Amino acid sequence: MDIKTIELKKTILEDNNKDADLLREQLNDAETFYVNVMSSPGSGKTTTLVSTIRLLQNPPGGEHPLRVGVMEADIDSDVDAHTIADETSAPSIQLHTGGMCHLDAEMSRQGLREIGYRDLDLVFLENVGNLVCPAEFDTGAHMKVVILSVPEGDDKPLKYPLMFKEADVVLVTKTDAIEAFDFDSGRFLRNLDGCNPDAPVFFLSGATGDGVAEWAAWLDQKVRERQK
Ligand SMILES: Nc1nc2c(ncn2[C@@H]2O[C@H](COP(=O)(O)OP(=O)(O)OP(=O)(O)O)[C@@H](O)[C@H]2O)c(=O)[nH]1
Ligand SMILES: [Mg+2]
Repeated sequence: MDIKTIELKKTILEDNNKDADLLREQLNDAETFYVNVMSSPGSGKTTTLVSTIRLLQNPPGGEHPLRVGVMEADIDSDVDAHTIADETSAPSIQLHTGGMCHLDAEMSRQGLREIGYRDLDLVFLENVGNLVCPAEFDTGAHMKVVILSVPEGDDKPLKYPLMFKEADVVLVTKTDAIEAFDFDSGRFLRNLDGCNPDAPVFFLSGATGDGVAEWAAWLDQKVRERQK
């Protein structure tokens, strides 16, 4: 007897990719820029978002402040959504993934509706802390930000190539701790070159604020460019 085999993963990914393209069109119509932030647990996603949002809400050049919102995705808890609400004036919502280690386009859409994306210039998604699963799922975002912290080591692009290949920009955080670790910035850039030679890289510290202004200015420009 012939047994029919269905490649579920392939179907799921193909359906999600189509849905993600549709979601991007909806966001384009509303002139809302959607950014997917990914990293391991504890690399500094929330900390970096707080310091970045503060700058985007008070642009140094006197432009109008960007209207920013944050969707915090986690398996459980609402700690990060509270941090954003307490430390910035950006609206934030918590998305519980029900045990899933990533977000897909439909989960994004539900969150974006809830946060009122039509009234925002920029929505950040802080994805579930994980360097594997979120890399495979298009959330409908316009930009994928991958964060690597210094204590994790400069070899991570070799071990998690898909995540670094998918990145539109890479942030290296916790640079204030570089003396305590054997992180070699040159070696990291060479490792990244092997899977993604085009991604811009920003080195920054949430503790001292070093490098945050350069990254925030770059992002601010990308958001405003799309609105022209
Ligand atoms: N020294 C130093 N500590 C940092 C920096 N960025 C974040 N931290 C600390 O690292 C820890 C984790 O930071 P979070 O911003 O919560 O990291 P996260 O990626 O959002 O973590 P999850 O949401 O749990 O995946 C916290 O204790 C932060 O204070 C940094 O640039 N330098
Ligand atoms: Mg966090």
